[in-house]
Amino acid sequence: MRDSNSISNAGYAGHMAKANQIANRHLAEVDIIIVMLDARAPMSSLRPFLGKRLLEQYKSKVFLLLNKQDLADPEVTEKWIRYFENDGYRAIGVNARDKKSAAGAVDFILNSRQKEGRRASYFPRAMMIGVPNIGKSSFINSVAGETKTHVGNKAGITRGKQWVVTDSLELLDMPGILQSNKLEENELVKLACLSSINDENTDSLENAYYLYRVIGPEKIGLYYETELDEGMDFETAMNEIALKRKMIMRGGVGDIERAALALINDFRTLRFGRISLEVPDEQ
Ligand SMILES: Nc1nc2c(ncn2[C@@H]2O[C@H](COP(=O)(O)OP(=O)(O)OP(=O)(O)O)[C@@H](O)[C@H]2O)c(=O)[nH]1
Ligand SMILES: [Mg+2]
Repeated sequence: MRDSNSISNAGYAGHMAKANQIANRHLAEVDIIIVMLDARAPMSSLRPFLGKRLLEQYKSKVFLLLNKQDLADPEVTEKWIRYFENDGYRAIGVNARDKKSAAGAVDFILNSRQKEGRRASYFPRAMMIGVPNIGKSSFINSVAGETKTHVGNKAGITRGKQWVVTDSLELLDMPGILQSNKLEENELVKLACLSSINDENTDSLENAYYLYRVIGPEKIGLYYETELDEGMDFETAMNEIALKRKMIMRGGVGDIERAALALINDFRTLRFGRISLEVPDEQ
């Protein structure tokens, strides 16, 4: 099972301290704080860096962007937006890789500010904040209309801060923040499934076990073309998948670690459809 210090041991500590420093320096001085969440698990992607207290402190300038909405269950994303609105926040779903969607989010932010009496001509400064690999830099590139920041499908791509000037606002890119010591085990598992923690720093079997329960043996069996019954234990199911995919170790046994990674990647690439990992409590 996962060592709770594994993330800081994996070279994240200095990097994370720097990200915290940048955040603390800019939170008070910027006009807009864009909090980027993963639409598939907004709560688990919110908890690692702000906590509700900080969010409340800066409520008047916070905008919640539920990113990667193209990967989430659209009905659940709508529920999350209503949930945050009921809590007094301004929230919108977005696909940061899509220029139109990113432009829509910027319009939403600027129009909301205008309705609240801010001058349209004012050129605001906004900072992006969120866990690693959530799409902060992608969003900035889409808004800028060109590649201004480094993007990559791995946590920890952005290493320092960078201001990017666009037509309508100035955007601050910064490294992702993930204070793993403040999180519960199931939140870490979800963040790993969403690629905010790199696979080499987590326990893939544990993450796959979580997804196995969320997606269910029937749907998984259908995709891998092997029969997995409800009652089957997880390791047997992973072994079935491994054998089916010819992931075989010496002695003819299935490589369940590789099968676990395949399951996680197939979840990430929508092989089981658009799945949200968190649903808001009905109010
Ligand atoms: N499907 C999908 N992928 C996205 C979306 N936004 C970003 N991505 C992908 O997610 C990965 C991470 O994007 P980045 O923009 O580098 O994320 P970041 O938050 O800047 O990451 P760090 O710099 O590591 O903190 C990249 O592979 C992007 O292409 C989205 O809305 N939908
Ligand atoms: Mg980045």
